[in-house]
Amino acid sequence: MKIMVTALALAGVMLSADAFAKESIKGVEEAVLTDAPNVPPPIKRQNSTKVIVHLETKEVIKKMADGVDYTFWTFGGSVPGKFIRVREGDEVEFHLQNHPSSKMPHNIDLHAVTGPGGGAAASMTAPGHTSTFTFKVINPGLYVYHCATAPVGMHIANGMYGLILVEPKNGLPKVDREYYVMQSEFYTKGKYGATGLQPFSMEKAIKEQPDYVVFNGSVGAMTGDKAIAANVGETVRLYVGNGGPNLVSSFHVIGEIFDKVYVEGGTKLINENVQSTLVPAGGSTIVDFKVEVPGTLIIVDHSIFRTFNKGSLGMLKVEGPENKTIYSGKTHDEVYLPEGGTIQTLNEGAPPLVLAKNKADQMKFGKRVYENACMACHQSGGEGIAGSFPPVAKSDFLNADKNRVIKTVLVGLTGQITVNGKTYDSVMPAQQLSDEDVANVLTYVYGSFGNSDKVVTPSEVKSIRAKVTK
Ligand code: HEC
Ligand SMILES: [Cu+2]
Repeated sequence: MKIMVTALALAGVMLSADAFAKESIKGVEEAVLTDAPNVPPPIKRQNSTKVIVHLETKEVIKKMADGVDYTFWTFGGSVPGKFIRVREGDEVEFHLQNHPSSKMPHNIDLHAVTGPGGGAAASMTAPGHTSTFTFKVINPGLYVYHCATAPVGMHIANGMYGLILVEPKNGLPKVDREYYVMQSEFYTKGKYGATGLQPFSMEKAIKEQPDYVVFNGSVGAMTGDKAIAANVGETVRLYVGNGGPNLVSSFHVIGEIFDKVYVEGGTKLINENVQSTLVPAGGSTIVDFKVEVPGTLIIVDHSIFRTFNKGSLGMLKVEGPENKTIYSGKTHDEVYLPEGGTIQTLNEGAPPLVLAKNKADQMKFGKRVYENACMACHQSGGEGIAGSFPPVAKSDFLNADKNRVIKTVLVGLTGQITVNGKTYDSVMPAQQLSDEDVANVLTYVYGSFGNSDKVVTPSEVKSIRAKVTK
């Protein structure tokens, strides 16, 4: 008798588990799709539904870097493709629309699909056509999707990838901010920075020697006023994908520690307190962290030449009150000159990639040079650091004598100087910058921070260089 009861109870459990697996689909909704760095809102629904996705493939010419254009093949008009967000158990009705202006057929392989090709064959679409197929998302996680039309490598290399998040049935823990960051690399005929419309280089792609490694489709897509943002005390989640086509990313945020990493974009294995996490080509990761102190956090691929020479640099700007117990900032600075005070040289000067045509260009390019070459010491607002680095904001030293300032940047400066009534006796290293970069950065400094708005031209820099480097 007892045995019978147990057997019945067991059967009951099995029945309800089965019913859960086949949770019925209730309702229909059109998916909200977003461009990076934004993600669609978290899913509040407690049931599975039918989600309709309309995604358009389109070939567009867009900016890869200043002065550099590229014909991107896209899912939704930009790189990376639109972010798709569904819930475990949902049924997705997918419409892939290939714009009539496309020169190529395209399709989609979603890594969230359980089925041959991830939907590739079912979604093969000629220009001016739409294909429809459906799939059920049975595994939660963060998945890459990409085009899988031959030559597959070329379609991916041209920008055809994006992310689809399948939220677990019970959702992901709530955070204050969520962003979409996708790394990928580009192979161009010309070198990094070579101007004009750059064609794809199959040769470099096969050798796995990209000219560009970027976040969100272009150099600078997440820097300056396009930086992502958070406030002190908030929790931030990055949905990170890697479109490849070839490189693995050593994803890192300078000045932060990932409190949680959803390893490889899965939902079961959660690592804690991680500095850098690998993101495979065609793979993903989810990282959560709380921002405790204000400042600009730099997002990089820690394969670091990619960051400083190929473009994989993004920014997260954190605003709010300081917390000196977590980070004091510099408390002391004294001159340390073991080599006897010779001026060292910093910032190897590469020729500028695009020549400034007017003052507005000089200001724009100069700002970038300032951020790379001067900001670490003179600070973002030019305020300097008391006792160590003189201000270049409202600086009487700067405004008094343009030629002396050009010389300072070219050969460095040492010995006692007075800036706005305070003395400094330190060393500024010589900056190895091209004439154009020096002209641009000084035009930027003069035109900012309450200074006297002088323009510095490359020929002025050239003539001073001829005198001081003899
Ligand atoms: C490694 C730190 C460092 C970097 C990088 C640096 N400087 Fe300086 N700079 C100094 C120091 C220190 C002095 C003061 C030198 C002295 O005491 O003789 C100085 C002095 C100056 C001065 C003259 C004093 C004033 O405040 O007006 C100017 C102008 C200046 N720097 C501009 C620049 C520019 C432009 C760049 C970037 C291209 C730059 N510096 C990069 C450390 C730096
Ligand atoms: Cu394609």
